[in-house]
Amino acid sequence: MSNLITLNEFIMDRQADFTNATGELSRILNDIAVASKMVSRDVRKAGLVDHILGAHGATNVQGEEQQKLDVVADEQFIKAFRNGGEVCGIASEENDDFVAFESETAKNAKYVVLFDPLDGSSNIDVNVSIGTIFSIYKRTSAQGTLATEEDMLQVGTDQIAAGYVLYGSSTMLVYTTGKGVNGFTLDPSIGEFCLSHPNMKMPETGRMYAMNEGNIDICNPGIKKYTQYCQSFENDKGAPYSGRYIGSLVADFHRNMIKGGIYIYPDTTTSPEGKLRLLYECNPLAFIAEQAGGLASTGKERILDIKPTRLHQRVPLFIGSKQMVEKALSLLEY
Ligand code: AHM
Ligand code: MG
Repeated sequence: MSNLITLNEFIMDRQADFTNATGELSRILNDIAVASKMVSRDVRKAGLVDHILGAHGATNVQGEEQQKLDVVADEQFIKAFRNGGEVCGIASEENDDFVAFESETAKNAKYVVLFDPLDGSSNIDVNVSIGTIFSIYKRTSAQGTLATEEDMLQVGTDQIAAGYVLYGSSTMLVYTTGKGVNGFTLDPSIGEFCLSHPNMKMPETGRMYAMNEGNIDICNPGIKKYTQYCQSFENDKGAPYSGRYIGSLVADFHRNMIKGGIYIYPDTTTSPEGKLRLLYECNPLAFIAEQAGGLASTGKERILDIKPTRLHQRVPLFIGSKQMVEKALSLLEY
């Protein structure tokens, strides 16, 4: 036997880090792992379903309409949380309102999960990486009652755990419980996530910047200055950086975690609040970035310090290697 460490074993080992841990958080993480394996399986079949077995919107043999993959993913995760019994409610990008689970077990549960089941879903049709992002909080309402909107609208610093799953050339799950960041790669031959990236650290600097530069003239002029800095021979590296924009937040973020880099999605004149959602896109990735030594800001304030006011609130995002984020922020003009 090799010294392979599965996600399951790792989670159980780490449970001891938390005094009075009762295993509920560990079970939620396991539920996420199982649901994401199912989503990974569905993602791998997406091209087949679309182009060989019949397009989305077509009817299957049972006469049911085939659903879009992001809706399927949403249902997989909701089912996992509803059946798992450790979560009293969820909020997701796919649902206008949060969902409070009504069973007695759920009402007695301590946690809520906020997630984007399949981010970057416009990339599905062109066979480009997509991801799931999740954030876990302790409820603020009393156990024994239904989850409330206040349970969902908590500040990012109160996250208990957060992570993402990247459906890329391999499927990876990366998460933190506030004691570092660890990454696991799905071995399809045994159906297990195995520890492949222990104690991940984001390089303090790098040479890749990711931004939709189509927006360059409709955002803060300091961002144009920053991209010019990236493209110049006069920057800190003495040579132009590489522009890398996948348009799939998890994939761009993950690359920057490994190689060093910055991802920018600013507010623009057409989207004055930015595009990305605070609760289930920015906050979880900000928690991971900081745990790995990186930074995450709106340009004006630390992402994790924002007190949310709305479930689907959007915020500008500058995230990645510490020195690169600091440099970009220093050029912003207010
Ligand atoms: P989505 O939640 O609708 O998928 O949008 C989020 C995605 C991110 O993954 C990606 O970085 C960004 O939107 C791309 O936006 P744009 O096409 O405006 O550059
Ligand atoms: Mg999204």
